[in-house]
Amino acid sequence: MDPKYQRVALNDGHFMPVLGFGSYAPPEVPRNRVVEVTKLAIEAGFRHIDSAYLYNNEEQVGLAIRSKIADGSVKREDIFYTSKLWCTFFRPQLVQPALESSLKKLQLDYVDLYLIHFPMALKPGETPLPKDENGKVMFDTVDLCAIWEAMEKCKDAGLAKSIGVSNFNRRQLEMILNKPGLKYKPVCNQVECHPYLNQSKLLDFCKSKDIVLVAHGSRTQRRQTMCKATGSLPKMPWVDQNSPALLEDPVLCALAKKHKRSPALIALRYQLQRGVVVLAKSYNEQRIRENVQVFEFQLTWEDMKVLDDLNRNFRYVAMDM
Ligand code: NAP
Ligand code: WDW
Repeated sequence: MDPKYQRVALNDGHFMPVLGFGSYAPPEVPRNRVVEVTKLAIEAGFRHIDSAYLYNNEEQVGLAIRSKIADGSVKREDIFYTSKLWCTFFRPQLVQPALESSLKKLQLDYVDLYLIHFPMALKPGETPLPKDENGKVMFDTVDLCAIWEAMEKCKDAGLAKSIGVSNFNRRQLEMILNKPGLKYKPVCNQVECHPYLNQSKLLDFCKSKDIVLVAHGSRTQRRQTMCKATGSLPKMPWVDQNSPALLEDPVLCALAKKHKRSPALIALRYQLQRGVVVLAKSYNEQRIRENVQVFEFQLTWEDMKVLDDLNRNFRYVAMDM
């Protein structure tokens, strides 16, 4: 089998390709571009595609997947597609309808993986980040275990082959793992993870519970925060120019030079060699093609140690609300 299609066994018997395509692009990117880049990603060899209700691109990602199936390039079972339950749909009776609405946009019969996007319930409704008249975010209170039971029903209904979580800490994972009558464990926890925030403690915990850690933001360049004015995903992310630029890190750059690969590729390879599944977003054809080269080289034990030492618990996506 082509190394590009390397997969990891999940704790429910399904398999996840270890390299995933990150499909998120901000709203100013034309939606037909989403269709083009998703097709390019599949053509380049990506078989795992990460999206979410929140990304407002499931129609286009679904169209791209179906068109690569229709032209005979792939079969549905070759593709691993992830969607995520947004925080305004956490009331247990809203969970399955939310997944059904994603499937309708995608025009697919099932998702391979459905994740709880972020462990913070928001007031139900159409607005992704609901605010009151004073501009304060309106939260909701829902028991994580009750959401999880609704997620389990989605798996039993065959709408999601696997279920998992995202942006959970150890305490939040334990709330689910310790739930009386737990039917399915989360297969993964998708979190921000890169050499400046390597999540080594959370990774050890996840490994001990047979939960895969999936890295997002593995090459994020500058700190971004959600747009406070619109209370939604930013038109232009507010970017902190004082945050350290991972891809300019001298140690990362020296390793890049040594291996004749880009710093971005070293940051991807680092995750694979420590048993982390890694997402790679790019909307640039050349970089999409470059990112699958992560399977073409190896870091030494010493390289890995040097990268581990870069950790500084620096979070690029500041959830400051
Ligand atoms: P990323 O994959 O590390 O990408 C960061 C930036 O790196 C991209 O904007 C991309 O710009 C650039 N890049 C990509 N390949 C490159 C290369 N070979 N050389 C140089 N630069 C390169 O980080 P991310 O976009 O933050 O996250 C990836 C995916 O994770 C998202 O698309 C989304 O699916 C998921 N995610 C999930 C959550 C969550 O809450 N669960 C949060 C954040 C992200 P270009 O497009 O210009 O190439
Ligand atoms: C919580 C979790 C917003 C947005 C977001 C809140 C979140 C994301 C880059 C890629 C998210 C940043 C995609 C935005 C309040 N996660 N993306 O997945």
